[in-house]
Amino acid sequence: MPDKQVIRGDALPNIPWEDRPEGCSDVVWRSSRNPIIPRDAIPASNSIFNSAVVPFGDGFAGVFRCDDKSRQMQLHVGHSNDGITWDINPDRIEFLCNDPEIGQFQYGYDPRVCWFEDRYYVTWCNGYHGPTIGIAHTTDFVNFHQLENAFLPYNRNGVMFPRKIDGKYAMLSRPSDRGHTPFGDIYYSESPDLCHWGRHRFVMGTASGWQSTKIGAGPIPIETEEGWLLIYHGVLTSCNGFVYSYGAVLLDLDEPWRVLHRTKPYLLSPQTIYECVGDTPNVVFPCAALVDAPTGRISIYYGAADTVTCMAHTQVDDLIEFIKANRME
Ligand code: BMA
Repeated sequence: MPDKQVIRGDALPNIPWEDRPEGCSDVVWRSSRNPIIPRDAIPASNSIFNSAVVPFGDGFAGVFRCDDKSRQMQLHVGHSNDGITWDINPDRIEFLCNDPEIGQFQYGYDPRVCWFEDRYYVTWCNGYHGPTIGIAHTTDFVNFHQLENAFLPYNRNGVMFPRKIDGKYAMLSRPSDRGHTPFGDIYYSESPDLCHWGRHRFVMGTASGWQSTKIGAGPIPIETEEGWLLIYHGVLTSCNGFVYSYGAVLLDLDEPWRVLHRTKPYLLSPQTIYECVGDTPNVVFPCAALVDAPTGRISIYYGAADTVTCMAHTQVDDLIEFIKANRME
């Protein structure tokens, strides 16, 4: 147990965890059980990836991106006792919405789930004349109440902060255009009521190498003594197409659009067979992290090759030291 607790948060003694394998010096290491969720965990799925999980009851719950066999992008609920073996509901989530204009489901992908005060908020890439950020809340993972979309199309990677900042709800997002855009920077927006979003601030843009084409926020930011720890994905355009890796950044606690330290090298890039081979080769895409504050353990859930769901682990002190030692100037 570290002497000083760096993460501001709760204990999660049942966090799914594996120690760093002997001989491995990487700051983030893969689960030996990867991929933890196969592409065909429910009969209708073509692939299950880019999904979000949280502690729930004595175990875990989550919202899973399940592309079906007609290749429609759907969101499904899942439950697990250990965070590794998941029981995914074969029926997709039917969001409850007072306004059919907003509630008519076109498609949903890349969900994030954020515990906030007394309920879970789901944000996802929601089809409304192009992708934008949908928001819904639930307390039971049965009924999901859909709110207004946060932004105009086109936008992706909407990630809420787990508490108010300066008295307002806060969200990161990545304005873009239709399809697989060749650009994209991370912005910060705030809202008094989860309906009206504004005071948009630029957080960070692309940088060299693995994050040179576009970037997008990943799991819900983790509050630490050193700032908000944000794991994010970055994309490089290779002669063989896009390559998705992930890195991390520390953002100012009071003004999270201010970058304190940002990694120059990636933390994890597609290197294993299940990350390099699948419907979209060479993709690792993190959407969630479980955290045990007293031990500083962090378990990251990420999609691999747009096909399966995987897990990786890191320890917060080592990760923060790595970010500082390998920061972009
Ligand atoms: C992004 C999103 C992700 C996907 C990635 C790689 O634009 O569509 O869902 O994992 O591309 O294909």
